[in-house]
Amino acid sequence: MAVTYESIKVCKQSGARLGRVHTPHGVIDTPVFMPVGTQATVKAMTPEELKEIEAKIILSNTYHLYLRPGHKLIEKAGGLHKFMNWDRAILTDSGGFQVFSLGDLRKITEEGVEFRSHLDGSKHFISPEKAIEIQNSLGSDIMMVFDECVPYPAEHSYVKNSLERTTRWAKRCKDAHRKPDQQALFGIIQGGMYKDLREQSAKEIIELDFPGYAVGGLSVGEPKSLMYEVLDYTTPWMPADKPRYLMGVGTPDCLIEGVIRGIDMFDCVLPTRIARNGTAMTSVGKVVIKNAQYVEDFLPLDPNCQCYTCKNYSRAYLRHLYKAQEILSARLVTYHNLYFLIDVMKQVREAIKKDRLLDFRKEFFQKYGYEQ
Ligand code: PRF
Ligand code: ZN
Repeated sequence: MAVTYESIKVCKQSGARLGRVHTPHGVIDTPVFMPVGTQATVKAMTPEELKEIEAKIILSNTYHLYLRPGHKLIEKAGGLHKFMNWDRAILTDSGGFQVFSLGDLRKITEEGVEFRSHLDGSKHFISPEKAIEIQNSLGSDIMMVFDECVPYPAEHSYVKNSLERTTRWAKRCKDAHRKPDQQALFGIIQGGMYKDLREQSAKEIIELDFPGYAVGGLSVGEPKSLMYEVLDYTTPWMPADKPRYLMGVGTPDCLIEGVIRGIDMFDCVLPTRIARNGTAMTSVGKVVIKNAQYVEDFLPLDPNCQCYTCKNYSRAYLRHLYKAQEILSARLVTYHNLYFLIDVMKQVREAIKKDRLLDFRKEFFQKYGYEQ
């Protein structure tokens, strides 16, 4: 099997899992946050910088790389790892989520999804088989099945039909997979915000026996409390001996709450995206660097952070770079944000080791400015 989960311990206070995910491109300590590199680059970061901040796995996107530069070109280059000079693990999302986000530009049938490119309007068709063919060409360590991420809110009947089709698509993905010994294919549990449908989806997807499972269809506009409720009943149905991945979730509070509910892996564009808008995630909450209050603030972005940005630059300088639209602004704030989230996960793993993750949550939220 290409990817396996090694359990190290379960936090006695919270039930959170400490483990290791073994992949063909290295071992990943979990719980883990995966930086997003949609276009075969984590925006503003070189692979060397990603290694400096101890990123062990990054995420990339089937949909974007299929449209440009094309998966056949990446295959010719020797696969995605070689193409982008990243020799650690890569997870690719299937394109399901991206295609379904296109709104009017797409049409769903049992066969797959027809859509128009957001780049040039050209017509394309992605089926479960095609999503696997593309990911096989990319050569990612972890591939995702082609699913439908249902919007919120949605009717029970719509969600039921959708999840049943997602199960049929998951089976077709598994049958189409050509390299199960080199690339792991993870299943995705859907079912919206309905307990009976989450249970049905979990049962059907787990029955297909994948080496790992994701919870999809969350963080789609529902209140956080509802997402936590869905996780509360969904993760107990997931096998304990396989990795569990919560898709598209990456605020510090949701990471900690997800880990407490038994999640091992997370990804989100948030830290990289808000960095380019001049917003930093810090141990005392968000710092919006363009704000006038930082004009003469010569403290680091986060006085508690040991990253390159915080060791060398002031808020006043970062604000100046942002106002002057200098590209170094995006580079330095992205570096900090990713360092910060990866470091939060390191602290989470330490807290699990010491059976004190609930205490850690309380301390973290007090500093970060969250109520409990
Ligand atoms: N499915 C896929 N990718 C995703 C999601 C999903 O449901 C989400 C949901 N937040 C993010 N990315 N394939
Ligand atoms: Zn920093």
